[in-house]
Amino acid sequence: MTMTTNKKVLEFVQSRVDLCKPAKVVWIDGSKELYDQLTKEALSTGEMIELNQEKLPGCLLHRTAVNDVARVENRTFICSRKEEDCGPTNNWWEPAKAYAELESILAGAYEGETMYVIPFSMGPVGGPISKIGIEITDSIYVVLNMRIMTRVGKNVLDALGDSNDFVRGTHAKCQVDPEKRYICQFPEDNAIISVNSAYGGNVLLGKKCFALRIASYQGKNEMWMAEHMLILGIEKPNKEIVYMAAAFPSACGKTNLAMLIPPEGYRKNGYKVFCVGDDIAWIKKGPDGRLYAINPENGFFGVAPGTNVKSNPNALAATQKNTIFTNVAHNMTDNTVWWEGLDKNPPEDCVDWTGKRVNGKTATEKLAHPNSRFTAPAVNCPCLSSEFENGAGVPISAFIFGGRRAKTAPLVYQARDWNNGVFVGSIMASETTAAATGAVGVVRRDPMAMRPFCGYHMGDYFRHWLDMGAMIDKDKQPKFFNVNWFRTDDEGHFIWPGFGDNMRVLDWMLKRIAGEVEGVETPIGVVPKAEDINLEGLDDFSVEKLQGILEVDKEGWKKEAEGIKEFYKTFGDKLPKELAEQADALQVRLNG
Ligand code: OXD
Ligand code: MN
Repeated sequence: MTMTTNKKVLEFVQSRVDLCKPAKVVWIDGSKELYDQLTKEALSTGEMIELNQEKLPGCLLHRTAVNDVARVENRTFICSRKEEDCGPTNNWWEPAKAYAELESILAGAYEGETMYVIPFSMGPVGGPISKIGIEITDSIYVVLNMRIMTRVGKNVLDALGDSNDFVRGTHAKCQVDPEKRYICQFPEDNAIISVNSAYGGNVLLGKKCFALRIASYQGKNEMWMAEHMLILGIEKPNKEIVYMAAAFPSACGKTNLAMLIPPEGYRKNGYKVFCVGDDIAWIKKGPDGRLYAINPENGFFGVAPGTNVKSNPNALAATQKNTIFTNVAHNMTDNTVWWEGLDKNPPEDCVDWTGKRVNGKTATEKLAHPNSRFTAPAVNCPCLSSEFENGAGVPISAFIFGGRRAKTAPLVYQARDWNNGVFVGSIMASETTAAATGAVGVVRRDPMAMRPFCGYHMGDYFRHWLDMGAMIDKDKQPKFFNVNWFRTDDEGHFIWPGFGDNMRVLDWMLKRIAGEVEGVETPIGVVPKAEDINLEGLDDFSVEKLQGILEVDKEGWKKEAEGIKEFYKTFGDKLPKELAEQADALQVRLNG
């Protein structure tokens, strides 16, 4: 059964049938009956494990191959026609060569299997900022996850009509051979091909591949932005809701910040935080001249370890039904799940993420993979914004950038204006995490947290940011801030309490946006006066400690400024001159 008469869609699907040679084709129509049938099938083959249906109704567990647990940046390619459109932060592969190799891998890859056709919408179906994709896959795991992470079904094809404006995604698990694993984006063709992986970030093609890599390229051409940003709304006591979008690298706390519960004092005074999105923002100029953002996703693909009733009760609540867990530990005592940082009580009878039955109390290896995940429907989140389904988006008053830095970056500072804000985003640096394969804890530059996700030359991406600013009247431009929750003391302990207490920093931003407080000018930007950060109720945190992490270490920043210049050199003449000037001006201020 096909679900559309759209010739371009039918041609694309037929091309995949001809190439991959499935035994049969199933179109995902969005019906519950079909999902139930596929779930049953996945349970019968062992691809999915049904968890305790009383404690975790509708929840499933999946384990990937042990060599396939994270995004693979070194095997991710931007296959632009010209190499110079790819840029130094991406891997380039000439499209003709990439297609030839990928098609040889895909040839007959579905033999004897079912091919699934998933029509999906990023953003509310038919919304003014939304876009459509078709993912072809041989994996039920992908179908069931895409159903949570995106809007899937026949209504998407109805919204597409006869249009050719859809992204063509092809995924095949093949033998999950890491040597032949390729995650390829073809921005000029609106196409994605991902082979030899079954890990979420590599295979849920709506997420990183489309909503960031392809969409960032579309955004550049169509004057909008696709960013690696959470979106949250803060309701003030006067009921005004201020929306902010924040970019942090993978596994640096976007989900936690997006679902923050303010400290008691704030709650008593009437402050509330609502989550619009935890990972991706699509941002467009609205009819009133301000920037509006939607979360194109429909669920949360969150990092499980560290999620608990204290760190993120909203995320935990979101995972209690209709959720797919990947690579967490399986608690065999009551058929539930466990991960490091959930509580201090690892299950004695446990199957670890590799599938080994172990005593969790005495095991020496981690029970859950550090990048184990939950795929939870957004509607499960207790603090989901009432604007979540608003396809026109929410107006953004602030952009926040942040990284994981043990030293140098202060708790918070504000950029001077749009161009200085773009500079601050462009020089972001963070310690690497387990969300991608490779070394963990190494500081690397990660502009706007988009290094792994920008679908074109990062120098052109900076230019696009500057152009977007030029399009917005000054009084309608969001303010820019940079934060660092991760400063450590000499013993390596985090100084700032983080989590819900980050509200205290957001509160300073609210006051800056409203023009209610002065700040202190420093060479890097405006930092708060210590007395303007509300520490009420934070018992063992002194003003001195706060002053310590607000300090701008001039010598450290002089080194930083040199590092920035080195990094900027890699962009050659694609580096916008405005940013080169910003880097010079920073050095002048530091030496002044
Ligand atoms: C993610 C990531 O999964 O950034 O969101 O890796
Ligand atoms: Mn992410």
